[in-house]
Amino acid sequence: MKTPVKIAVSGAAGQISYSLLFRLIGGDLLGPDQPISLSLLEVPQALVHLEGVVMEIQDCASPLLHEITCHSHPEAAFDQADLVFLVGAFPRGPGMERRDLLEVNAGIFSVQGRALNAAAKRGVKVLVVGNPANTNAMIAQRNAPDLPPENFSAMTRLDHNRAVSLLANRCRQPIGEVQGVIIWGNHSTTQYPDLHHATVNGRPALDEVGRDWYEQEFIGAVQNRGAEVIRIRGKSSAASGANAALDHMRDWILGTPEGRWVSMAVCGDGSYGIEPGLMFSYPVESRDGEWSIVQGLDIDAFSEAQIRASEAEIKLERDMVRRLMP
Ligand code: NAX
Repeated sequence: MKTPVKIAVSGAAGQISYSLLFRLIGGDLLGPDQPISLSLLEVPQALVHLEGVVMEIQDCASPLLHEITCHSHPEAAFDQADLVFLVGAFPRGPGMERRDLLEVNAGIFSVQGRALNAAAKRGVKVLVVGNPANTNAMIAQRNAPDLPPENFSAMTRLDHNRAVSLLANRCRQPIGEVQGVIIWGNHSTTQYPDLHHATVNGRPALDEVGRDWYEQEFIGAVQNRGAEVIRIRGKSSAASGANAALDHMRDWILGTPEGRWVSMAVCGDGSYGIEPGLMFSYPVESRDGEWSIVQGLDIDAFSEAQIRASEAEIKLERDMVRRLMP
């Protein structure tokens, strides 16, 4: 039998985890012959609820589940973890300013970054889902100086998947015919869904859909899709968020198909003129468990302006919580 992979999940009693955990024990991340140990992290007041989730997980009788433990201390949860999904975050409450939300989450993610630094495996792969995801990931990474910065990432895969799906639907083509979509920047409404390098059925996407639809409908539709789901469903995206988290981790670990890239927010190295060290969404390929930013794409003036606007927002967020970044 293979050695179990230890997967830690924070926010384990929340709605995204309610989908994510069941797909993990079903083998949707690492396949049907890879046993896993689950290490679940929650705030103390949610541990009772988490026990109910654990009962349901046990009731699935998954042959892949080697062990399951619950924790309210990050260091215990992340001990020797191979993979970490940081889903839990403090939600924006009524009357809460964006700065307050950034501050309270920065506090959570600096603690979790230090805990990862102390306890996780040195090759741990960390995906931050909890919002504001890019800045939370930057804070966790900066508080984990003994781990390589490449081990940290934030999720823009849901935005990527939304963009792919909207484009495929518009062109009435199967999802598999869409390639080369990019989400640049922040997981927020300043994100830039870029179709300049995208193709549908091998033809340039912009030729297929036209510039008007792209600029006036598509970009806003992707940027506001999350709010639209809340408006219609009455709750934020959950199953699609969990699905995107699995897609993100799976492609990172197992690799992206030859010649195809995905969008991931990663610790930038100055590529495309973005300030190094920002957790910025780029087109990314992965080989042998290591991501790399796709280089050499032409960026026209329209794209440049959008990318810069999202960079400016991430810098602003970073500056608001800079005191928590060593
Ligand atoms: P829920 O509110 O259902 O669940 C969050 C859970 O996190 C709660 O059970 C809470 O007790 C727990 N939690 C809070 N602080 C914690 C801490 N310090 N340690 C451990 N657990 C903690 O939210 P859910 O719908 O599951 O969404 C989770 C996060 O994902 C939110 O921040 C949400 O905004 C974010 N999203 C990010 C997306 C992305 O693309 N990056 C898309 C989906 C989602 O909106």
